[in-house]
Formats: sequence, structure tokens, C-alpha cells
Amino acid sequence: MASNPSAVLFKTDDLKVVDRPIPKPAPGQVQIAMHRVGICGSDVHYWTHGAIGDFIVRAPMVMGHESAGIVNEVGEGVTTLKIGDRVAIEPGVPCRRCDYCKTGNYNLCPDMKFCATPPVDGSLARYYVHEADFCFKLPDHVTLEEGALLEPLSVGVHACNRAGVRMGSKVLVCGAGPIGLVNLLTAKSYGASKVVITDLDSNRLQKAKEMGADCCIQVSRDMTAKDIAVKVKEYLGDLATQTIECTGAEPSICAGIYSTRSGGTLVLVGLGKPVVNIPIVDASVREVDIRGIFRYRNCYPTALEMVASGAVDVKPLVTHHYELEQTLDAFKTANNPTSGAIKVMIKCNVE
Ligand code: NAD
Ligand code: 572
Ligand code: ZN
Repeated sequence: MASNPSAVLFKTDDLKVVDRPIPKPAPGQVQIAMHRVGICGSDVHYWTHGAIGDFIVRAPMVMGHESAGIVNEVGEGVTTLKIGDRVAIEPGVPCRRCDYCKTGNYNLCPDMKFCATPPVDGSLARYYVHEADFCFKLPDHVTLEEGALLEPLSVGVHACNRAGVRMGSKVLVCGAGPIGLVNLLTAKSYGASKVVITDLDSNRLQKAKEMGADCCIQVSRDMTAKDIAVKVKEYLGDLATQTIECTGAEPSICAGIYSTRSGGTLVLVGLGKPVVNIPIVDASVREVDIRGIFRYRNCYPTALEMVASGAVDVKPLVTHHYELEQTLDAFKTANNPTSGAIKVMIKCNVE
């Protein structure tokens, strides 16, 4: 009898792999035999804190939103996918009817159902069902692991689009975690002539260097935001045309403002304290545009092309692999600052 082991978060610090019924695809859906699911910082945060802001785990929830697998069954009316297709799963399905959806800004849909954001179950299971039109067929030469990595890569694509990164841009990326690194990859593939990246952690900067960063700045807590801007200017020959802030830390947002040239753009990807003290007048009088992002929209096709064409190599993001049954160990590694983990990947099936 087939089973469906699934990584379920019951409450804070209570994550177990338990058997669940194998879901049947409704009309318009496909059932997917899951192969690779990456662990995101948000998964770890739900596990350790039981909530992110107003999103509280009130009922058992399956984890995972960075995923790819193989179509195992198609629901009624699905014509675009067939059994055996290898797909990357875009984890957020919007209502399709509201003004935001109808104008293409579906990431802002108030009724978005996003995997592993309470109360919606995620995809860290052996079998999972999803809307067929939010599944992207992978070419044969793109691995399922790369398919799973399209999710964080899409965050980089949306951030660089919102920042206006283009040929010849001189970009500052603040933070060399997985999200800073996908922004580095995207900025370079968009033609940025130089990308400088910051972090507190030298190991993370070493990884950034290996993944194409032109310069790395190891910041320390006693450096001022203006000190960091001076270093950015030294390395880029000027302040940054675009800054992508991927830490959410107040001092780093301040450094991001001072490091962006007049008329440039600062995109806030990192989400930290809800209220921060930043030099807003400096940004205002120098016409530094400050923009936010909320996940991504319409970015999976671009992210897939970037990987399929070889314009970016996302594989070095993955530092650890675990089996589905070892999910708890995988989360412990992802949450251990001394593990050297960037992206921890779970294998739900052999490829
Ligand atoms: P992460 O914690 O792995 O990486 C953050 C990095 O920032 C770490 O390496 C840390 O050492 C570094 N850092 C901390 N303070 C710093 C400082 N003052 N200066 C320089 N570096 C500093 O997290 P991640 O998975 O890479 O995600 C980054 C952020 O992006 C998180 O806040 C996450 O919630 C956010 N995020 C936002 C969206 C969105 O839609 N806006 C989507 C995905 C992730
Ligand atoms: O891959 C999507 C993603 N989004 C993250 C974090 C990690 N991964 N966000 C940060 C948290 N927010 S939220 O608005 N929220 C829990 C819905 O605070 C979403 C975007
Ligand atoms: Zn995520």
C-alpha cells in the first residue's frame, strides 16, 4: 500500500515526518511525486517560533515551498502536462479574480494560497497536488534540484527587476545568505559590470566570491553605515546604481541608503523589525528610490530560462542533502550557524 510521508509542523519545535493520505488531483491540478524540496529561512522560522508576524501556525502544517517533482497523475481538464513530466512548482496560487490578479500583480493578491504559509500546507512530502498552470515543465538538461532552486532564484529576479538592474549596473547586495546570493547571480546575468556584496560572516562571503561577486566587504558591528558606503565607493569607483538589501537588519538598510548613488534605487528584500530608524531625508533629497518586494510575480519563466541557458549556475547554493525521513536533522543543520549551510536540500524520491 503506497504511503505519503510528509514533514508536518505540529507546533513550535515539533516537526515530525508522518504518513498522510495521498492527495488526489482536483480538476486543473496535477499530483506530483516530489523529488527535491529546499529548506527556506521561513520554514526554519516557523519551526523555531511557530509564526512569522501575523501568520501563526494554529494547526498542523506541511512544510516546504521550494520544490520540484514528476507528474504522477493529471486531474480532469489538464492538457498542458502529462504523466512523467518533470516540473518546478511555483508555490503561491492566487485567486485569479481580484484586481491585483487581473492586472498581473498576482503576488499582491490578498487571497494568495502560498505553500507552507499558515494555514496552507506545503510540498515537503512524497506526493503533493498543485495547480497545473503553476507548474513549469523542465527541459531534460535541467535537474529537479535546479527546478526547486527556481523558487529562491525568482526572488532575485523580481528584486533585480524592481531595482532596474541592467547592463553596466554597479550593484551592491547586502547580505550573502541564499537570497543575497540569488540576487548576486541575477544581477551578474543581467549584465551588471560589478557586484559588491556585504556580510558579517566571512564564510558566506567566501561562497559569494566563488559564485561571482567582484568584491566582498566583511562588515562588523562597529562599522558605521557611512564607513560601509566609503568602502562601496572605493570598490565600485562610485556609489551603487542599485542596492539590493537582503538582511533586513536596520544598520544594513542605513548602509544601503548611504551606499546608493543619487537617483539610484534601493530594494528592500530583507524583512526584519517592522519599524526601523533610517536616514530617510538623505534618501529623499538625493532621490534614492526605496522599493519593497513581496516574493515575485511572473518570474518563474525568466528564472527557468536563466538556468536552462546556462546564464546562471544555482547548483553551488546547495551545501547539504538529506532524505525526507531525515527532515528534522535537515532543519537542525539549516538552523545551525556553524554548519556552513546555505541551502539544505531534501530528497523526497531518488531522481
Ligand atoms: P539569511 O539569514 O540566511 O541571510 C542573511 C545574511 O545577512 C546572513 O548571512 C547574515 O550574516 C547577514 N547579515 C546580517 N546582518 C548584517 C549586516 N548588518 N550587514 C551585512 N550582512 C548582515 O536569510 P536569507 O534566506 O538569505 O533571506 C534574507 C532575507 O530576505 C530575510 O529577511 C528573509 O525574510 C527575506 N526574504 C524576503 C522576501 C520578500 O518577499 N521580501 C522573500 C524571501 C526572503
Ligand atoms: O520564498 C518566499 C519567501 N518569502 C519570504 C521569506 C522566505 N521565503 N517572505 C518573508 C516573510 N513574508 S511575510 O509577509 N509572511 C510570512 C507572509 O512576513 C513573506 C515573504
Ligand atoms: Zn522562501
